[in-house]
Amino acid sequence: MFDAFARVISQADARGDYISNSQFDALNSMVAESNKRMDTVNRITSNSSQIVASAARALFAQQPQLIAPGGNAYTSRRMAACLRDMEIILRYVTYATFAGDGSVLEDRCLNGLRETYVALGVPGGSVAEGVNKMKDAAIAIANDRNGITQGDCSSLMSELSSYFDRAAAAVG
Ligand code: PEB
Repeated sequence: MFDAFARVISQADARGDYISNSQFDALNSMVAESNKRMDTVNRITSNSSQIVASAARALFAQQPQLIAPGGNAYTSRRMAACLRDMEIILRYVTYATFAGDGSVLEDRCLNGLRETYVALGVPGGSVAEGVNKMKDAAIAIANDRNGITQGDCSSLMSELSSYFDRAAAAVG
């Protein structure tokens, strides 16, 4: 598991070289902008139930067969497993955002997840759709400009998007 610093160190060590100027600059700006990152993680974390619930509601409205008899979220046991899975994926996205690196998400959540869903008969495309809906809900909350110091969060939001995209691509 890497964070942005450990990633740079590992890359420099693989070259047998000191940390390069461009790596130094990238980490320097990451530190300078770190309040935005903390705020983003904090907002998503403290609104996680709402993000999962609204994404799940939108998913079931779009794919009602999932909650119909025989569907993969039919019965409260499966519904609970589905909501839990979405919560787990969102949690790892917050870790990756905090670390500034996707490896914790890849290694501890996404690795083997597609195979797990195939084995369980859970439709991966529907999970991916749920992840995309969490992305929309999370970005709407993280990128809400009301009541905060104004600044440019575009690169942070595209980094956040990329973690959701990786999760969706891993199962879809
Ligand atoms: C992954 N999900 C399920 C299981 C596992 C995971 C290992 C089987 C064991 C169990 O039921 O608890 N666990 C989960 C995860 C990690 C992990 C992400 C990462 C570290 O350890 N059903 C739907 C939707 C979708 C869904 C499309 C979006 O209709 C999910 C939610 N996951 C779902 C369902 C089950 C499941 C299990 C329904 C239960 C399947 C079953 O038992 O029939």
